[in-house]
Amino acid sequence: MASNRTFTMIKPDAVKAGHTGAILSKINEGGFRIVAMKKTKLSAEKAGEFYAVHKERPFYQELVDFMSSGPIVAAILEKDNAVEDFRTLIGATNPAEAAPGTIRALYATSIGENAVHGADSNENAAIEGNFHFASTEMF
Ligand code: FUP
Repeated sequence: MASNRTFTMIKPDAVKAGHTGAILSKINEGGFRIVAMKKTKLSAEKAGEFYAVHKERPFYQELVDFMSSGPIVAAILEKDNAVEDFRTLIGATNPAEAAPGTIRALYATSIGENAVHGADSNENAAIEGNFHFASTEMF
């Protein structure tokens, strides 16, 4: 069944550079409704757990170090076709390949420090949203 929710994080690079407001504006303009949102900081342990699927990849430790290096903004977003439309809005993982006007084209600096996360499936959107938020924090 198609889900109408996705999960995102504004990553430490973009928060640190002061892009939180601009990225939230792009999310609003993209037609997404904010279901849940918080500014928080992941421990290395939590970041490792979140990215456990990448454990065997060569960039895993770097990714965990980066994602726990500073505050992030985590959010659950709602829109028809949310997962796919949000991945279109953020652009390719590598900002050098991201379409013009996408969030990563505008605000990411490298494949590792790429400004935002977007869930890649309905199933992962639900798992990731539940990782960060209790159901009492979703509205
Ligand atoms: P995406 O779904 O676009 O976030 O991309 P992936 O799930 O493939 O990768 C998750 C994160 O791992 C990326 F956001 C950044 C990091 N990564 C690297 O640092 N190097 C790579 O070659 C690929 C991914």
